[in-house]
Amino acid sequence: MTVDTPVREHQLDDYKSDEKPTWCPGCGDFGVLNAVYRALRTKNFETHEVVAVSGIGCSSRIPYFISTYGFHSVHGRATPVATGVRVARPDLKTLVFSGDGDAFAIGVGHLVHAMRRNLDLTYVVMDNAIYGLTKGQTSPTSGAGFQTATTPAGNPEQALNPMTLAITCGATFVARGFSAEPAKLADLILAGINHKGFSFIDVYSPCPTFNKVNTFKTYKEESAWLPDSHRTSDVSSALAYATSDEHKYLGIFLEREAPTFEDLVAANHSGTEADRPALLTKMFKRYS
Ligand SMILES: Cc1ncc(C[n+]2csc(CCOP(=O)(O)OP(=O)(O)O)c2C)c(N)n1
Ligand code: SF4
Ligand SMILES: [Mg+2]
Repeated sequence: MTVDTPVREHQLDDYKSDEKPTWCPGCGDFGVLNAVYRALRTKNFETHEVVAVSGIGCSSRIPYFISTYGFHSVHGRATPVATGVRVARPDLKTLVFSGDGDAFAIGVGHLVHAMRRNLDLTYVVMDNAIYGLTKGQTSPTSGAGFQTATTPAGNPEQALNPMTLAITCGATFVARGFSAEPAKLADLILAGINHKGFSFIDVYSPCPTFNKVNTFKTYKEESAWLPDSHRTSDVSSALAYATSDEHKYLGIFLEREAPTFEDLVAANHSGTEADRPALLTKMFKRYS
């Protein structure tokens, strides 16, 4: 776009691709998609300014339904692909979409290190506490006792807490939303996009087909929005709400400033392009 091109006000439809979502009727992922459209429209992004990267799962189909750039990658590998995008195209706003299996089982190693590095991206987990695509197995966020084909006698493991994981691993923006409240979820995604650094948003996004325990009804009954008295700069308060037995809290738990990985790498490479060969020669000499 040249400086003379007038900025066009976009509509929600501008962010919808020609592909219609293939999720089951009533899937929570529709609410997440709706919230993403709203957040993109509020930012009035051009579609070529954004990339949606995902792993594998029902949730990870989401890039097909968004008219921005998209990359449907490999199970658990959305984070390394997104890291490559950040390196190659730092001008793009990078959104990552993952399921609870994709993010917290096979992909958790990558996720932990991306949070620790404070990569500048927005990571949305569409968390249904089950493996949806593979027809209903226990995931890391499934509760103890949860019965599936892989755990017929009940899940012997405790559920992983995505909020405490993100807060303690170094994510600088940590929030939780609910797909039944897409307007509020859009605000959270927008805040994540506006945040410089790793924005982590876990979203309760029920799978009515395979998960009869974590449903829209139970999440409605058990969740509550964080009170106004919570200060998002207060890590202790964030951890206390994240581990509350009283409610599953929704909202922004933590927001703090810290240098991003991209900024730190750029600072380490302060030489000019012309200096690069000399720098490389010096580096290779150290190892020869
Ligand atoms: C390397 C590899 N291992 C396993 C699978 C099988 N697989 C595909 S999706 C998936 C889990 C999906 O669950 P989740 O990430 O929670 O996404 P959902 O379908 O619930 O949205 C698994 C185990 C795979 N595709 N690739
Ligand atoms: S199986 Fe579950 S997660 Fe997958 S599309 Fe259907 S309702 Fe959604
Ligand atoms: Mg899942």
